[in-house]
Amino acid sequence: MRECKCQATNYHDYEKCRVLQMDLIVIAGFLGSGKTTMILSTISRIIERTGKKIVIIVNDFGKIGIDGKIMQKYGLQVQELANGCICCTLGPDFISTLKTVALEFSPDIVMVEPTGIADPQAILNSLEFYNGPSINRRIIAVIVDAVRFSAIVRALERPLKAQVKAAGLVIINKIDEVPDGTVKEIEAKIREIRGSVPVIPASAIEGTNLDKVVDFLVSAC
Ligand SMILES: Nc1nc2c(ncn2[C@@H]2O[C@H](COP(=O)(O)OP(=O)(O)O)[C@@H](O)[C@H]2O)c(=O)[nH]1
Ligand SMILES: [Mg+2]
Repeated sequence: MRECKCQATNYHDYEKCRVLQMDLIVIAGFLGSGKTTMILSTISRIIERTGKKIVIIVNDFGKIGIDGKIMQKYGLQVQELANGCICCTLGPDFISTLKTVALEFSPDIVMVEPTGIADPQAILNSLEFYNGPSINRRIIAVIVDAVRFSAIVRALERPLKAQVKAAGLVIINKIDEVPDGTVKEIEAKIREIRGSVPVIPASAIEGTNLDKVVDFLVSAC
């Protein structure tokens, strides 16, 4: 039987902390790559597929624009982290928010949308200081923007490499906007950075390959 790590101040939290196991999915990628759209397009499929309870943690709730009806239908909780990037300035805020939502909502899965500048590895590293209910599996899905990929390689190659190196899955998003040849070139560049990383080309808007994305995220959890 697991011990409680939470330093819980009441028996209710103590019990929850001892028995709760959750999975953490971080949806990372630069601003505008399609993180929010991807979360909104996949979340109902994940819930329908798994029946699991999901909490989303975002930096800016105003921007997620999640449909109230979806939230009601699936009993979804969205927790906002105000101002800043959860990987750095809000590191302690992130881990305390994670603990709070875990104790309050007992989720099976927590999905996190960091800001575009977040280094996803730093988010996982910050978990070293997390002392809430157990996190079972953790996965970082990095979304790259097929339309702006070459501009991003030129301007932001280092952070892009860091994202791909930290990724458990790379999603090449917006393939509805580019020719197949461009998707292949992007995939080749990603494999140059890290040959072994799983890559799924997708369109969050048109729904292309979202079942594959969901399969991957669900089986990773
Ligand atoms: N064409 C196309 N546009 C997309 C796709 N996914 C997202 N977008 C658009 O890209 C912009 C940024 O998306 P958003 O989800 O807000 O990106 P975030 O900043 O990473 O959360 C929005 O205008 C979306 O409508 C896609 O698959 N195809
Ligand atoms: Mg967003």
